[in-house]
Amino acid sequence: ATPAEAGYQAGGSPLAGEPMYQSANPKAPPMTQAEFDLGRKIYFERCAGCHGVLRKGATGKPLTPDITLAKGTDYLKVFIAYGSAAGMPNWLTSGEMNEKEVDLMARYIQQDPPTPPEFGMEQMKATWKVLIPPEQRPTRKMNGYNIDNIFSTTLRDTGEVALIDGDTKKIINIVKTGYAVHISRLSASGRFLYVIGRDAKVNMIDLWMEKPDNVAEIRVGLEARSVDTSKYKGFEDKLAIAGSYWPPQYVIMKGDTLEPLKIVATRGMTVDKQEYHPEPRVASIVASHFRPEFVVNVKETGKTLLVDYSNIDALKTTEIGTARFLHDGGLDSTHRYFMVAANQSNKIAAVDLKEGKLARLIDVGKIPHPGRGANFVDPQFGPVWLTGHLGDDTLSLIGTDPKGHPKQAWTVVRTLKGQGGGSLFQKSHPKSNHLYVDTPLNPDPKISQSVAVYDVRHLDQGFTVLPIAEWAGLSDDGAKRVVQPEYNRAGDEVWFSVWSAKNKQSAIVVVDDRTLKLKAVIKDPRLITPTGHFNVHNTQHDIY
Ligand code: DHE
Repeated sequence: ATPAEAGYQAGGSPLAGEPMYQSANPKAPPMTQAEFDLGRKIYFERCAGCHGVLRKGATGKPLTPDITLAKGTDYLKVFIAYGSAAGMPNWLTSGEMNEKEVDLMARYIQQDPPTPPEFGMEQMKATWKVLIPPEQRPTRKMNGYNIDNIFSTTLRDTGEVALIDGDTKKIINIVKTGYAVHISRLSASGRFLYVIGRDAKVNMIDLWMEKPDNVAEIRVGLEARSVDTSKYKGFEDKLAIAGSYWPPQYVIMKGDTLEPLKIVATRGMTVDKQEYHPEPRVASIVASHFRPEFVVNVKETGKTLLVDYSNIDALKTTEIGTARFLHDGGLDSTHRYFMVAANQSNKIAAVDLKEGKLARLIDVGKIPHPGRGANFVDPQFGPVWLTGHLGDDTLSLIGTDPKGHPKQAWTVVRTLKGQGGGSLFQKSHPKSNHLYVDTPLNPDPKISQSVAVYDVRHLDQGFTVLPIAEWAGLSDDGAKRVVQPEYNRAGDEVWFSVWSAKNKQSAIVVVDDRTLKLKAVIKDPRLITPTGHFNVHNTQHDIY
């Protein structure tokens, strides 16, 4: 059909030439159907992560038409173009949107949000592929790699992971995965690696193959962030789980093929006001070592679900009310407690996975963001777990030893000062005396391109700054961020990504943990936009 014909079919005036979007709200500014479709795509890729698919708000403010119509197109355009101190990106001045797109998005968010389709068993099965069935896979390790020390590095903007040999620092393979890959996790045996993309595509990689590669894949929704595998005795390598942002649900799959077995919706009531929320997204998931359970954190309702996978036909779930806006977290050093950040609530919830109950909700700094956090022994207060913050320059140390240090347990025993706000990941290791803190989202390039290191035996002595991006020796001086410390298997090296734009050179910088000196720089034209990296052994055993 010509544009005029299509416009006529769509109920618009054939004279207008372009089909118009039929808005349900007469007050919404006009848009053509093509503009609306583009707005929908841009919103999904750029905005939904913070504001939610239904625009109910989470990290970002709610953007429902009752709010946006009152602000009007001109006001919204300024906000989109220049951003805000509260964390809204400056889409125009950063070059990521042009004037036309800014105008289009300002009009788009005044329309009623279109509800994306659901994604049930039929849709999942249609995307499910077993590339190499279990019986055709190797029966023993077919390569000479020290699998324990392989790193799976997210190549964010190419939809791939780089498998890097931690011993030789050489790339083993670049494996195609989902769009804007997010995290990698390991099966209990350490043989299978599971990767999830923001497009909710899960890839399963067999590390025993001569050249490790995909053996199965599936899409579990339209948008997702988390994946993990069953770790309890007797269930090793048996099951996998993936949680999605849209639709709000999680799915339990067979560990060897990714065959979807059981889908559970997370829609329901919020923990505090007990109001219905239509889009409670699944944030972090971790497998319990104490029971056959997955710990599923539901963001907008503020609930931590302990999902008993021992009989998924009679699924038992313990629902623990924690706090709204659950995001990332990790286990304490004994693996008994899951420490999860309720980021916009400025709290950490300590969940007891042995007893199946909340140990305590702890007030911390502004917008805690631990990644998985860092465990070490404070010389004064005993075992602690630490989180950094996006919204301030502090680090909160929380006591995690109720038996040995009951007074300190589940309280902030110490607050350290870091380089600045904008920290995403902090890391330590049982074999190391150091604590590393990144600050990739700090506005000052000096801070976003370096990391702070503390000696955990002398926390009052402050930190040393390592100029990681400078050590990478990249030829151009484009924007770059240093992100996510990760130890090697031995706990004597720490890896960082120097994350540059897609068309610029990036690198991985390896630091000698004992001397805090540069040990190696990994550069390769295939290392495009590296972000997270996951050491097989440390990820498999939850060592951090
Ligand atoms: Fe992440 C973990 C969600 C942006 C790198 N990220 C997580 C987890 C969640 C999450 C729910 C916990 C998973 C788990 O443990 O099961 N991340 C989100 C978002 O919603 C957000 C804010 C926006 C978005 O649109 O996705 C977001 N994340 C980012 C990034 O921009 C980062 C820095 C770079 C990138 O690769 O996209 C990033 N997120 C990571 C990493 C982890 C992570 C590296 C895993 C940390 C670990 O040590 O396990």
